[in-house]
Amino acid sequence: MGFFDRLKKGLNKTRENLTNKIEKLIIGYADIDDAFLDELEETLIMADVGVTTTEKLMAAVRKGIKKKEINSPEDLKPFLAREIAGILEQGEETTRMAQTGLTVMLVVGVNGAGKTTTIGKLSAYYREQGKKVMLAAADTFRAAAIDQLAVWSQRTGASFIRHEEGSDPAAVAFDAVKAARARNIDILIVDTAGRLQTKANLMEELKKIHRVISREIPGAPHETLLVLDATTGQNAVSQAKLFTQAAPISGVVLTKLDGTAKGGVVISIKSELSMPVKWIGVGEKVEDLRPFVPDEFAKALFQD
Ligand SMILES: Nc1nc2c(ncn2[C@@H]2O[C@H](COP(=O)(O)OP(=O)(O)OP(=O)(O)O)[C@@H](O)[C@H]2O)c(=O)[nH]1
Ligand SMILES: [Mg+2]
Repeated sequence: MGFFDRLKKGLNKTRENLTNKIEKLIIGYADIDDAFLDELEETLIMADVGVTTTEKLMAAVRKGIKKKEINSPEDLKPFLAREIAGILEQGEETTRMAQTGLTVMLVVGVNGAGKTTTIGKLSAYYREQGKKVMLAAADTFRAAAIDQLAVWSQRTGASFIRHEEGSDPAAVAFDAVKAARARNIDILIVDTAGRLQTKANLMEELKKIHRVISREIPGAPHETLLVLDATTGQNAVSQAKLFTQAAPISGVVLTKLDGTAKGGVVISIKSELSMPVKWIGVGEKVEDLRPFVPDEFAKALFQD
């Protein structure tokens, strides 16, 4: 199965929740009236497109009706597909890499979001492109977290930097940058903790890791990726707001899209946070993480 098919399959639940409901709505109504528009609005909100984004889409629909671009319920699906693709394509951004030398990626997010797994998948992705990859275990909070990353480094043929459990994560990041440079590594990916004693501690720790990396290499980390679990829906949006206080987030990795009917959250991350979604995860396999391509995503969501 190619990635597009896996993407479509991964989005099955969201498609059922959003697109199929819109279709049913269209079949159920001969004309566009207030009841129809109310139901459409509710459908969008239920798919976790977000209140603000839903309002934007509804305003576009009303305008489309006025301008006679939408004349009947059947016109609605292609209209929405275009509007949503338009939102997703705004300010589309690709991964930032160092012009020469080492590229550093810092990966943050709450516990269980999928950080370590994503790093393993990213490692496999870049190794396949022939890059030299190093993984750094700056989540020193649990020994198991270090071991989990060690397994990924072995599995994907990446170098690995670890300190002992409970040691200073910023020191791990510092050592990793030094070692990566000495070993001519192309991409260093730094794992971080998702939970500490308090949220304030976690944010302070992330700030420190970020500071240490940027002091060693101006302009680094080239990417600070926030990993968000799509199954948490709108909660993911509020997490994103929290993490921007700790580090400038350059992109979002949205995981577990396969496990949720709330895939509409992609649209609200893009439109409400203006954070680019750079990667999406649609399963637990290595090949289930892919760069986010807006057009492909909209197609997978709306195509029959
Ligand atoms: N179905 C599915 N599961 C995923 C995806 N990405 C990650 N997971 C699963 O989510 C669980 C948690 O992933 P981890 O990578 O350990 O999460 P983490 O953010 O590193 O968690 P902490 O280290 O506790 O902060 C694992 O069981 C992963 O296999 C995805 O795209 N789809
Ligand atoms: Mg982890």
